[in-house]
Amino acid sequence: MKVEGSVKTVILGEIIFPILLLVFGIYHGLMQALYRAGIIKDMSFLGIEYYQGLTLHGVINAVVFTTMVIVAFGNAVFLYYLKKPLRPAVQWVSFLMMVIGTLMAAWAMFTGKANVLYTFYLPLVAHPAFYIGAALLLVGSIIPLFFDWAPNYIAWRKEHPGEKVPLAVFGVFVNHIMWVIMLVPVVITVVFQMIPLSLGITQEENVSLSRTLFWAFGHPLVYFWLLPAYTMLYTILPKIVTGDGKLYSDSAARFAFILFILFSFPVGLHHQFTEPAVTNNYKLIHALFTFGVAVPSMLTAFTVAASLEYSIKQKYPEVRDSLFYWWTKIPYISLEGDKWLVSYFMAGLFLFFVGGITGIVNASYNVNLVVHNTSFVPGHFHTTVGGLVTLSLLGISLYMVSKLMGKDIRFKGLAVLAPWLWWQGMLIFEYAMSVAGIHGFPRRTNAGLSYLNPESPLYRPEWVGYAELSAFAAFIIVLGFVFWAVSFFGTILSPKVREETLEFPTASALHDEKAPALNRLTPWFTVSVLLFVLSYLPALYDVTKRGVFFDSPGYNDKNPVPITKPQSAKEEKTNTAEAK
Ligand code: HAS
Repeated sequence: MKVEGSVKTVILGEIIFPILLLVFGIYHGLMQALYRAGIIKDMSFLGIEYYQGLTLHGVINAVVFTTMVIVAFGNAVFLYYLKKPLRPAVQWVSFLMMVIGTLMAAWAMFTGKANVLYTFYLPLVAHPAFYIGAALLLVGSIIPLFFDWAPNYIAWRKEHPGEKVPLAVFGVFVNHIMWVIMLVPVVITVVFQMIPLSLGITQEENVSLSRTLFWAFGHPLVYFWLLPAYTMLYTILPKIVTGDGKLYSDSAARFAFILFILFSFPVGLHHQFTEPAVTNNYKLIHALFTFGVAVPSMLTAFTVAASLEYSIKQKYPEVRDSLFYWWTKIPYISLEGDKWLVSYFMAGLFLFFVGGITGIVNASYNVNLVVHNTSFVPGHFHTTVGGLVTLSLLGISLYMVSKLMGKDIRFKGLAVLAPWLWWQGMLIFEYAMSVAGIHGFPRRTNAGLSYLNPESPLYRPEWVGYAELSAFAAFIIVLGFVFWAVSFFGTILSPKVREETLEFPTASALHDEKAPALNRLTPWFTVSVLLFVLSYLPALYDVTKRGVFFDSPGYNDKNPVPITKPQSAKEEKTNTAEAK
């Protein structure tokens, strides 16, 4: 279909703008690996400090890039499948809010005023511009849902009574409603705790409360990243793997999304297993729900594998009786038509297999105590958000840009090799980080100045090899990104060769049962919100029983002295003055 001018510009902007920033994000990822391996032995490099670079790496890659491209994908999915126009005014307001917010936060980070890492909970304090910028980005990202997608969804359902909404629309819609729900706790801590502290209106805040509210957002957030990738795996991958492949079961896919609605929220305490403020029993309940939220991913693994097997066996009768030999027929490296995208999904799936296993390790309450705050955790999330999610978003960005601009994909060979380099690099990186983590190598540490410095009393020679291996892996990952970027920017800068269109290859379902319960979202979301609230009430009681607002002063990354004045210090001063 053809996309009218202004909306097309917005969608392209939502892809190209964050990708320009992603170049910095990826660069700072490489720098991290070099600091940690002791190849850079300094507090800063080229004027950017260690924690400043780490914040830029996390915020750009995991928050800005993901959010904006997910909104772009959502806009495109709604346009293409429902064939209803998006309102240019809504789109521009949303896009400009996201751009202005990102620029404000970027200013704070690039000037060193927001070295708070991408998990920006208290007591680390940033410049108000960081929080206000982040808020603008997040609010901008939900505007299309309220003013374009939801009205179009409702109108479509009225016009097509008894029909199922297209699966891609279902996935994107569910994901964005979850996004709105999960934003509630983080907005509370940003508005009522972080901004007042950073503006100097308050001098102390309840850190345990801030962390609990942050993680009530922080874990569902990972599914906000994941579900667009699953949407692509269910709709695009089965089709392009053979050119006319099928999704094994439409209901299984919808059921997986429904399970995410239920189980994505009551799990955030698994990031706080080591925090004394919350009673252990509540953490155990969240640990059990975490095993629950792994189930829809296992279901996805089954459905995707079944779709691949069915589609390949239909196409190649000679492998119909084979148990595993059909794997060899998957076009892992193919330049034919849209098959180049298969490499992004397959490389992502292979990484996510590892990410799933390490996620279960993290979730296992007592085992978590071994790996928490070690490099095992970044090992895990580089194969999830840095694996399947990033590869799917990079692939779909290149795909959408080429379609929307009417251009052929340039340097297609590089585009096909890119995800495999990324995959290989990430796999080595994951191995090095995980094993080092099990041996106690901490995350978020400029190790080159401490544990990996032979002159330091903290020197730990057993970590050196792993850190060096992860730096080697980082180079392979960056090379993969360079291959992708050459193809992406090459495509953008190449001349237009055909009509600008928007289209997504879409697999029809082999088993396409009606299952009306899976298409009514309100009951599922009602139960989900109830579960969310109930699972958090005891924990919120725990962290607020000694006071809701005041607890601890604010800090920055420079030294361990508070940067805001604690209430107790003020009281002490007044008492001393009165005594005199
Ligand atoms: Fe996680 C920490 C537990 C999934 C991201 N996670 C993180 C952090 C991030 C993150 C960013 O319980 C760090 C936060 C920080 O900075 O502190 N995670 C889990 C569990 C899952 C999980 C149980 N995580 C994700 C996803 C992420 C993500 C998805 C991003 C997108 N995670 C944790 C825990 C922590 C944690 C603890 C805290 C650790 C700590 O101590 O700080 C599950 O949802 C995973 C389920 C996945 C599976 C895998 C299914 C496999 C598939 C591939 C199949 C392959 C096929 C190919 C089909 C069960 C779908 C077939 C090929 C053929 C040829 C046939």
